[in-house]
Amino acid sequence: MNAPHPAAALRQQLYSDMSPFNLTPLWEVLHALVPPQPSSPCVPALWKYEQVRPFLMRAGDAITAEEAVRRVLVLENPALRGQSSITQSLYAGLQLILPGEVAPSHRHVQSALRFIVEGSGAYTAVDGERTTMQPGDFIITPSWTFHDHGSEAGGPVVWLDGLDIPIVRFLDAGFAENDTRKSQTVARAEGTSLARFGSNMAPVRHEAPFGATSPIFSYPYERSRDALQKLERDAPVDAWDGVKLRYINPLTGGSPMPTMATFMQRLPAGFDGKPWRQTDGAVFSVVEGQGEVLIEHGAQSQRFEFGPRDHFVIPSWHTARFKSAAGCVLFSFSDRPVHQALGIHHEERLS
Ligand code: GTQ
Repeated sequence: MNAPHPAAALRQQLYSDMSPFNLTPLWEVLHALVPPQPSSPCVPALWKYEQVRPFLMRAGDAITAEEAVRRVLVLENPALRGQSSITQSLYAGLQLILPGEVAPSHRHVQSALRFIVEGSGAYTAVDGERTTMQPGDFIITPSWTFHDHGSEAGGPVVWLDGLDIPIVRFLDAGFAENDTRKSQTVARAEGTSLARFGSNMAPVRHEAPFGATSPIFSYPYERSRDALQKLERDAPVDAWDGVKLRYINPLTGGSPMPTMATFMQRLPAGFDGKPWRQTDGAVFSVVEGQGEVLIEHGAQSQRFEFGPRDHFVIPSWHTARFKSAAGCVLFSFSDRPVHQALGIHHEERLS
């Protein structure tokens, strides 16, 4: 006598019989598809600048900016190797430009931010206006605007590129084209957009020149630094963030780009921050000073000590807290505006 089919055998037979018809049982994957809380495949990671810089300089010997089009070392999340992603939704890389070089003009629907890490005197041209780069400046390339980079500096210039490449890839919405020119003709004096839109004033009759993206494409470090310094001195320090401000699109008060939010924060000397977590994984670039971040997720715990020009990533829903004996300044960016647009942004400030 045969024993009745156990359910397991019945199910396995069902799965294999229907598989050729591209059918699969939800109940085997439901828990992973609709998790009780975010469970990012990404891991925390730190890139020490002293380790990265020699490879950047070797890249400078190995290929020109023009040959490479963009001479960038991609910061890949260790758990997402081969995907050119630092989180599931964000791309980050360090771009090098040497004196006299040009990274030729092109445009793409992906939005880009630049955060200047080392060197002065390179420029990026956006829509006919050049912006000279200084360390700590935050610069935007709006979606679908022509941009080229060049350098009249005396030495290497390195900046952090942050792009929404994985988001656009996920949506299968990417277009790109090369310009007919290598560099754009300068059409406006440097600083025009900052004067027009960056003085808490705006032209009397204007349309948003770059749609949902900020009309300011350079946010100089000096201004952000001064604001944070004054607030550190004269206003209460937040127990989680220290003194943290977000960059804004002055026409909307929202994020400078539709997909990416950017922040700068100062941790005062002696800061011992409380832990927090948020659904938007964030990428940090250390501007000044020293500090450490403790990142915890489930049973995993990592502590990174950081100094100027180091980069690190805190993935979604990982608990993080900062300490800084000496004080420090941190730039960061995340995909928060996407979470907010979908109404699913979530953060917790723990004690
Ligand atoms: O500067 O246009 O890091 O198109 C990756 C893709 C930089 C850029 C990157 C890009 C750029």
